[in-house]
Amino acid sequence: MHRGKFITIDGVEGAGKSTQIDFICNYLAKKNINVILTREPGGTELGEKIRALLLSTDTQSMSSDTELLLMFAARNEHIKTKIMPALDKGDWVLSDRFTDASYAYQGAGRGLSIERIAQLEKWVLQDFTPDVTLLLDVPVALGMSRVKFRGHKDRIELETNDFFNRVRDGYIERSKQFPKRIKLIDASTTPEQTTEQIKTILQIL
Ligand code: Z5A
Repeated sequence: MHRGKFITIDGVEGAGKSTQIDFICNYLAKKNINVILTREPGGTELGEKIRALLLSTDTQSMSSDTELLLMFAARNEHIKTKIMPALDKGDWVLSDRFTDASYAYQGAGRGLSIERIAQLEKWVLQDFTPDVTLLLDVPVALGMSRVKFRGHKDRIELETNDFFNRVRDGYIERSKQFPKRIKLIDASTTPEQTTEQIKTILQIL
């Protein structure tokens, strides 16, 4: 049995992840590939409880270290109880966000040390990485304008534009560091044009 492929999709808010996830799931289904769609933070029963703690605006204050540790606690559960077993069975896994988000949000955004994040990554994932990461890139203002009609903002969405600009820069920096794995996609185009770029990448996976 061949091990499945692990695809992650990431980017700042409003980049169009959810829109493109629908396309990817349909594309893989047409190729008779069984794909498990999951997300971070979350993806497991316990992970979803951690997600609620992380994103609820009822969580009045949370130190950046706590935020990072909770992201990795959820990820540990996710990888061991859901992602690895699925890949071992030959299924493909598509995760809406993964570890690159911790480097971008908690590292570049919150200013936590990259070395510390790398230590947690090593502990939880050893040398496991996605086969490919689709990084949907849009200017922050454009992403925000796409989601401005949404009524409720979660705890992280309430952050400033400066924070999200640092997050975007953090993602771009990651893509330069890992150009083979992280595919930087111009998502400021129409959904159809973004889909075409993703299709080209999936064809050679
Ligand atoms: N987080 C973290 O800090 N550290 C970590 O380690 C991890 C996560 C794993 C939850 O993420 C939060 O957790 C997130 C990062 C943090 N916080 N923030 N901010 P999430 O993924 O659940 O939530 P999100 O980032 O807020 O996702 P989103 O806003 O739903 O973004 P999206 O999925 O990319 O957007 P979309 O729903 O596909 O599109 C938004 C709208 O734009 C929609 O109306 C579309 O129809 C429209 N759209 C989409 N594409 C286009 C194009 N190309 N043109 C025009 N309009 C478009």
